Amino acid sequence: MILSVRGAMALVATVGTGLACGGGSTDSNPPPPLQSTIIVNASNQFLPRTDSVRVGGTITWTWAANSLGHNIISTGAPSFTNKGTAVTPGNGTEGVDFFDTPESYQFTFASAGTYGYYCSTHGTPASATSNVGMGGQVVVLP
Ligand SMILES: [Cu+2]
Repeated sequence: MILSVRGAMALVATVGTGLACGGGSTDSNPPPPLQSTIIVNASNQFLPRTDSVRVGGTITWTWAANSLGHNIISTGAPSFTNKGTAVTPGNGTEGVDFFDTPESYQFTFASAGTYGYYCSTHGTPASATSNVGMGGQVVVLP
């Protein structure tokens, strides 16, 4: 027990010293940004496939030129608000269930977590975490 307390105090002292002498950030992994853009491209891809923002950060999905018929469907747990509905290919209404260029979508993520999503006309829920089909992940870090 005594050793444990000493260990904890030593750790606090080390951290405190590090902060006092820092004089600037030496972190080689800076925090992710509060804003980022994912391109919905003409080759049925979300790029980058995995993107990160801080809690409270906003992702903007932007449809590239000649990009057609895509939506953004959350796979859930945690979930975010869909852009369009999960229609099967060849079904649904353009501008309601899926969207052509020019289009964009913004969502602000208030909670940390890994949010999977896919396009229902070019992917499946499995596309969020595989490299098969049109999908991706937003990693929201504290
Ligand atoms: Cu698509």
